Amino acid sequence: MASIGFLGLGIMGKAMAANLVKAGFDVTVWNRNSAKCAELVALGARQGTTPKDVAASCDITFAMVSDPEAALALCQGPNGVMAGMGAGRGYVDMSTVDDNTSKTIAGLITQVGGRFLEAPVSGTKKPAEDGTLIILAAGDQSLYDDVKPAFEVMGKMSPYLGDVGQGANMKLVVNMMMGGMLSIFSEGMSLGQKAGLDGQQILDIVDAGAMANPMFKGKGAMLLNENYTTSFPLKHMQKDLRLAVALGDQLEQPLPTAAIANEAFKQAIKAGFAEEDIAAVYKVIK
Ligand code: NA7
Repeated sequence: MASIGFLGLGIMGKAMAANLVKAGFDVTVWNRNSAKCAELVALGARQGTTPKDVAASCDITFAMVSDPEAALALCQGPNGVMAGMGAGRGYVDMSTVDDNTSKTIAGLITQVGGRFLEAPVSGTKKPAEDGTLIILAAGDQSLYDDVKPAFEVMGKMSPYLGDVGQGANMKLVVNMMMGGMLSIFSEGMSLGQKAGLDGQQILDIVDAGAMANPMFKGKGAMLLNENYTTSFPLKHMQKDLRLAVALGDQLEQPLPTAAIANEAFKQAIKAGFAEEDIAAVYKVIK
């Protein structure tokens, strides 16, 4: 791959772009708050001035921003990606958005001759740092083939899921399950401790059985230590639950458990925990 652009250096984007630089790719970065570019520039990346400038100077541009509004904002306007996209260039949006937003972005990019791939990821800060994300790609297959070497640096698995929208849908399904699991897990941990059980013993027993999973283990330790250092911002999980519930409405699929989990995360945002880790949902449940 000749040159790569990377837009959005939040928790995830910073780690992913750093891995690309370290693997020897020629990377140009941009972030709305430009101070976040310094660390990447110190590693060897170039710094772009606008999304337009990055898209115009790189063969393939990746984006990793917070939500549908941010993903759209990045593309539009006089300094947006669309203004810099030329024929044959590629745009890979790795942000978690809904399928309709992804299709809108695909339309904007292809309208100016570009190729589009959506590629939201499953995995938070640590897998992003370790290059072990699960990348859920869908869209232009030639672009998928072209970016495979970069996906191999950022992730451990990058299945191709078909038309634009299916990557977004897969991501929402996976995170909806995660949000639901985390809220029932928080209820169980809280109930158990109120009944006089030892929290660590609950974790050990769950971990020894069929329900063992890395999330319960990792988030469980955070609950017991009351450490909510952010790997996955709680506000983003609520966004994913909100988008999953909306998809359920659209497809007439009842989602009673997800809808309740969404309410718990909304409550946590209202209580001031939006920027803390998803584990902080426990604080409104306990
Ligand atoms: P963070 O750490 O909250 O980072 C969000 C990034 O999105 C950060 O670079 C922001 O720039 C950027 N952002 C937010 N709004 C905009 C607008 N309007 N325009 C341009 N850039 C914007 O999120 P994560 O890295 O944890 O997550 C990223 C995605 O992966 C998200 O979809 C998750 O659900 C999964 P800033 O630094 O604030 O200037």
